[in-house]
Amino acid sequence: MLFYAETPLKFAFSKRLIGEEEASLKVQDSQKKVFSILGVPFDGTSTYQPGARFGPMLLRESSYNFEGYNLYLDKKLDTEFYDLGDVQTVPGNFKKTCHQVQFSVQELVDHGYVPLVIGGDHSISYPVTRALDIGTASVIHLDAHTDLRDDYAGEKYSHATVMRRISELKPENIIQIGIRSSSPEEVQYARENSLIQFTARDVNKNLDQVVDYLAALEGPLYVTVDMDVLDPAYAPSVGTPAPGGLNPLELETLILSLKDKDVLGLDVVEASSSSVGDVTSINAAKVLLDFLFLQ
Ligand SMILES: [Mn+2]
Repeated sequence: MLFYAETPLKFAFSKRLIGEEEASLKVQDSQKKVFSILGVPFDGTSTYQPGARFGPMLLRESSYNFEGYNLYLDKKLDTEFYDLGDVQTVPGNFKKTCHQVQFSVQELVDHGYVPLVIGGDHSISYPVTRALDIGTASVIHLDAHTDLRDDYAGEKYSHATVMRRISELKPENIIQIGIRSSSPEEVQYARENSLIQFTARDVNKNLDQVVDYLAALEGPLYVTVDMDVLDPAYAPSVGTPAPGGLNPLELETLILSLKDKDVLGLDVVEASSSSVGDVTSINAAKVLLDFLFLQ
């Protein structure tokens, strides 16, 4: 295991592995869906506002602000999930970090967990998907940006190229939601490869249409949430803010529409603040909690 030995703060409501469970990390009941939270404090590919390395820490801190009961679902949070700490990243080195993340997520999956990963800049979604059976899955991508460039400033691995790299792993399809920023090259790639796109305006004008689309999806899903999908009014501390985004109620509705889906894994990335009480981190923690309430 490549985890840090000390993780003083766990995500709120997470259960603790004890005794033999802790030593083996083994999920006891393999029939049950058991989730593991894993932080990846890495922002080595950030191009504008750095700080996503603090995402795991601040998202956990923000989680203590919430209640263990969801009013809309009339449900107590009884989902079995464990916060297993952070992956040991290598600052400034994506390739080594990528290896560590893929290896760690693979190990969690082998032990029976569904990984819930806290970034980190968006580049870290790539090794997570590499560790999963992504060829059978649809990828739900909530983001302001399409992230489909073949390279960014000559770099193949970047927050700005992550969906291109994931698309090369040949998932069933990619559904991008909240999009409002792209390049001609990316638009062409999305068309040629039949990616599904709902822009931020699509969501704003007809949220039900997007919800219905998600509800009708069959088969396993992977979900990646870049916090810049929200408008900077609600999520100012992100790597690359883009005005004209979703509001928290729209994001909540989209996450709650994943009910009864077979989700192989989920990540929440790009929360880039270094201060306690940060609203971006609070919204990011809510994404994870809303998802956990659904289980
Ligand atoms: Mn983005």
